[in-house]
Amino acid sequence: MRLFLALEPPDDLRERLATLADLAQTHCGGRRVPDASLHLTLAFLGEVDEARLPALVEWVSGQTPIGGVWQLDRWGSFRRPGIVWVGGRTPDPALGALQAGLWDGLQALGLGVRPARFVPHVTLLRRAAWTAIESLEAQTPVALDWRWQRLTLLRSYTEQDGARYEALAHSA
Ligand code: 2AM
Repeated sequence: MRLFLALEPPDDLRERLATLADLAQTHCGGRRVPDASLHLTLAFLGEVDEARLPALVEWVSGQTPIGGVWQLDRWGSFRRPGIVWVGGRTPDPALGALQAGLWDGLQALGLGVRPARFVPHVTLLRRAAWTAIESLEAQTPVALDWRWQRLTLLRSYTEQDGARYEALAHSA
């Protein structure tokens, strides 16, 4: 099963992210991430044997993140897959500490491959014309606060029209 750990936006923020995704699509085209799937990935685990799931669920359920406020203030893109995202201009120490602590735990469990760097972002579009974000940046600055606390363990299913996610566990 393909698993990842993420923060899911509260409903009001989800709506605002969805509005930005609509706007981005008018500039960049591509495939828009459905509202229900908008998230911030903290740790992508890839394929995990189903037998490991109970221990992972127990570990996630036992996490107690202190929480924080992440300021989203920029548009961004990843050239290769044509991803358009929103994120922060400066590294957020609380998010960085959360991600690092999670990877310490995941490595102790022998799960996943720790990435060399962490670029927190919320993907809005895939297979998009990412160079068009320059016009977005000029026209619509991003200014959102994400009050986060609870982690979610999600399973990703690949379907014909894209990925679908299912929550398997939550932290405190
Ligand atoms: P994304 O936010 O940039 O799209 C579920 O697939 C989540 O894990 C997605 O949010 C995606 O990041 C991330 N993801 C998918 N494949 C990945 C990979 N090979 N390495 C790192 N992260 C990945």
